[in-house]
Amino acid sequence: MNATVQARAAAPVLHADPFTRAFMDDPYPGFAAMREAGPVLWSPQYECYVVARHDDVQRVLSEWQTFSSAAGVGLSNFNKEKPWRPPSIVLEADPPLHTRTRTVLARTMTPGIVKQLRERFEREAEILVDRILDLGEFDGVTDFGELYPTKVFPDALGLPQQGRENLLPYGSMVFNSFGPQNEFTQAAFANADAVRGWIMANCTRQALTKDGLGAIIYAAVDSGELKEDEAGMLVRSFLSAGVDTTCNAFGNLLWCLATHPDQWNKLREKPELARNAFEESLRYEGPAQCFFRTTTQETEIGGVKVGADEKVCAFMQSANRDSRRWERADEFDIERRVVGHMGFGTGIHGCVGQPIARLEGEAVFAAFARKVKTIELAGPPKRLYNNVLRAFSSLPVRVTRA
Ligand code: 4IA
Repeated sequence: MNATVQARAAAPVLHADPFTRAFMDDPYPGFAAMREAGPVLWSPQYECYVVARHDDVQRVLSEWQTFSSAAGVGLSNFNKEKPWRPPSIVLEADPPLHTRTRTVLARTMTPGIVKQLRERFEREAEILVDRILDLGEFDGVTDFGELYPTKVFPDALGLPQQGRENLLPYGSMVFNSFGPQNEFTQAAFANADAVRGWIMANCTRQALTKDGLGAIIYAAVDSGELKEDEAGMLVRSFLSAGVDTTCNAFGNLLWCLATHPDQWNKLREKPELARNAFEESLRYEGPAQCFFRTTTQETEIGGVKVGADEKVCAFMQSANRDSRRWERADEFDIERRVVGHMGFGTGIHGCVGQPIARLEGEAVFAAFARKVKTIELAGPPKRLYNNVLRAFSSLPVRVTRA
């Protein structure tokens, strides 16, 4: 037995397949079993390691020198397999490249810019909530969760109106491709060429308005920080990461409120809890389940040896329910102190868009809390099956006006 095989054999085996409908229907018993089995497991099926406890997830996502992103943050190891698209120059990169690109992205979301966006975002939130109140009974995904981020975010970026229906299919391709090649990936790539074509065509300087966040990225070309094609790649990152995530987060929080009347009453009485309610929903039902890293050298996790060039899957949603870290981990509590959740990831790759995500979440759910009196499910929700995203495909909801 060589050293790699020997190391793999020393970790407890993960028998469950997290990338199946049965697992996604209720992942929490599966996550609990992973956490109980040990600090790190070996999946013979996917030939990767798995961490599911809060401390280990946090460490794998923080120690970028050992747990690299440059070979991809999905199951596929770019050292061995050709990626489906040119790698992201921020997500699928380590310092120093990552430092340079992240600096430019962060510049588009400063507190000053968020403050400028707030008024527009709040106005659109009111329109959205008024519309669902007019409907009375609506779909929490197609009439609510998907509508707002697919409007306010592309507007802020400066993207043309035409063709925005490609944003969600592209997100589905991006997020499914982090998992194994299975039925979900295959379905997501059904119309891949057209979707990808629109995305790439709209990342250019000419496609974007002069006064949006995209223009701030292109200004970094003029100042010599980025090459023209790198600016296009960073706009692609916005389009990859900024829409599907928030859409699904909104559906998830809506479901939380419809199924936890005590928490809904708290929010209705105190709409200023909207920001923390959104944050707690990212812990309790976060839209991003897991990401991978690749070891740059031999290391150990909780005393178990892990070889070099191994894929490690970090289950953020399991970390978010780890009773080692959270009191009443499986309770949804919008007044909880929720810092330290892994819904945005953590470390140098922690979500760069979180100021905008939080602005969207706060704007929508504060308006919701002020205008809505009652909320309940109007039928059985349907799950969306995606290798990485946790979300609903349909969520029948009934509301009445305050
Ligand atoms: C990119 C992790 C996820 C939210 C994400 C997806 C794509 C990109 C970044 C982040 O294309 O840069």
